[in-house]
Amino acid sequence: MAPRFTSILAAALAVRQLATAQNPDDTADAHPKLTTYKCTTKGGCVSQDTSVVIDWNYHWFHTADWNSCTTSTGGVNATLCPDQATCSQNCFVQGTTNYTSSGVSTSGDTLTMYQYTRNAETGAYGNASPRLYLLDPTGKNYEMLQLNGKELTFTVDLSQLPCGENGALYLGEMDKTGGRSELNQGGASYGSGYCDAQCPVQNWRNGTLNTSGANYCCNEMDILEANSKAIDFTPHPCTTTDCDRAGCGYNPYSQGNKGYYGPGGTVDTTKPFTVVTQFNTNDGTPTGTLTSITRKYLQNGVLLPPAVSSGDILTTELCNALDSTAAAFGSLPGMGQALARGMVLTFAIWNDATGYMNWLDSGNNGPCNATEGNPELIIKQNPTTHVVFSNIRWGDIGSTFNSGGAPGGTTSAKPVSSTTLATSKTSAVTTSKPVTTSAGTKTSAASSKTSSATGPTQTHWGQCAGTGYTGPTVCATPYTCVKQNDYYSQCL
Ligand SMILES: *[C@@H]1O[C@H](CO)[C@@H](O)[C@H](O)[C@H]1NC(C)=O
Ligand SMILES: *[C@@H]1O[C@H](CO)[C@@H](O)[C@H](O)[C@H]1NC(C)=O
Ligand SMILES: *[C@@H]1O[C@H](CO)[C@@H](O)[C@H](O)[C@H]1NC(C)=O
Ligand SMILES: *[C@@H]1O[C@H](CO)[C@@H](O)[C@H](O)[C@H]1NC(C)=O
Ligand SMILES: CC(=O)N[C@H]1CO[C@H](CO)[C@@H](O)[C@@H]1O
Repeated sequence: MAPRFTSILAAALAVRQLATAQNPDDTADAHPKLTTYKCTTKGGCVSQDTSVVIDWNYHWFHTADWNSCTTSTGGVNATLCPDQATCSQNCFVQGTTNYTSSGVSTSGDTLTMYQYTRNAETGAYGNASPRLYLLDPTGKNYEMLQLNGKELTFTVDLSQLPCGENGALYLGEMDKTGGRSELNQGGASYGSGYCDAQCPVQNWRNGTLNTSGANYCCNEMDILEANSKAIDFTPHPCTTTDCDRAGCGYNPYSQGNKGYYGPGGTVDTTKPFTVVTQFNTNDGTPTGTLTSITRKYLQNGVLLPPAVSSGDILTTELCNALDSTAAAFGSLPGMGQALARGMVLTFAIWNDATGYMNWLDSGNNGPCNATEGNPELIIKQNPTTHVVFSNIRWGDIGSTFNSGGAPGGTTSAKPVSSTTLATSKTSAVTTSKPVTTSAGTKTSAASSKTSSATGPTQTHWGQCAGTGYTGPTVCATPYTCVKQNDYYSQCL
């Protein structure tokens, strides 16, 4: 699932009103800076100066004399935009200069996103529901993440998201340039080119006017769709004409472990936690076939036990069992091909006025009742609901986190701990978190034990083998070393 177009339209209208109330100018988009980290087993983690851009539909489209090119109902003015070329001549996209008014702020490697923003004059809250994309260090194009055979790790604070909210971090196979062309010269730097596995029909397609009414389908990998009560990850592969819209979602609650995730759970959502997602291939290489996706959680620097005793591992077989249409769209191998080509990292916070997000957190999926996710209740009871993402890293399997017992991160100690120490000071919400979870930071008793003991043994959940791994290979009694892939084996 992905944010529905209706909520985006409402948000676009809200933003447009704000934009028209400012002194309009053809200003460049502000692109809030968001540091991210690329990691390798050998070289450790290196920070990069990336930034985010808000989706195209949240920008203001106007004529040279500052009349709106969109209508009061969210459509495009047909007089100004009878066809793509005329529209491109008549209308301009304005850069977003004040991201705070769109519910977005960043600091160092931390991104905060609000569902609602407060109007300073009236005091009323209005829907913001921002959706953002990660830009590469040039700021012109999207950063393309190639995660087949790799892993992605980030820390998230979902404590302020009630039932019905969705703090989302996902990948979509959008065009790297956002469809930049003669008619769309801004492209990715103005957030154009959105597509996902729900195949949305939008006013703009790849940044040019959608005159045909065609939709735009793209492979989508939902890494996190969650609030404080429920969590899900879902591959949505596509064929050339359609996508696996339902997807084979993996949710610890529907897997039978109802106390695993939530306030006071094994993953205690009253505090930030770290989410690791590993895309394992048949031969352990980025060109191999995607055969499983492993989920791990860390909190307070410690790798937590999985929700299911055999590990939170979504295999192709499990995917096909959870979702009868997965195989027809390529299932995990198809998803892996998109992950190998490269996908755009997307952040969103949204809610759902029609289904109240029941598919995520109600019935078999979580403890919320069928009606409490109604946005009308959320805006009354939790108007400041927000999500905080931080410390986003990706790279070789095992290189982006320290499992609290594995000394595998020794080579990455320098770049990681210094940068995260510096940035963690700027964030009140995640203060000590990035430091304790960063690879190679030796703050836990467990890690010093494993590296100094003679005839070292690895602790429960720790790494015990894998290409490039140099730590203890014997597991403490009664655990045994279980191979996950060529790059990672774990004491289970
Ligand atoms: C479309 O734009 C024209 C020219 O600015 C304006 O006169 C007209 O009222 C607009 N139509 C709508 C439906 O907004
Ligand atoms: C940005 O918007 C926020 C809230 O809408 C406002 O408080 C702030 O003054 C604005 N910043 C600038 C630089 O205009
Ligand atoms: C989007 O734009 C890119 C770059 O021009 C192009 O390769 C791609 O086919 C376009 N996709 C659609 C659906 O228009
Ligand atoms: C759903 O949960 C809310 C909040 O706990 C509660 O106020 C409401 O009565 C519940 N509704 C039903 C139908 O159980
Ligand atoms: C601006 C524009 O032409 N939008 C169209 C996109 O496609 C839908 C579905 O056919 C139309 O309703 C819109 O008018």
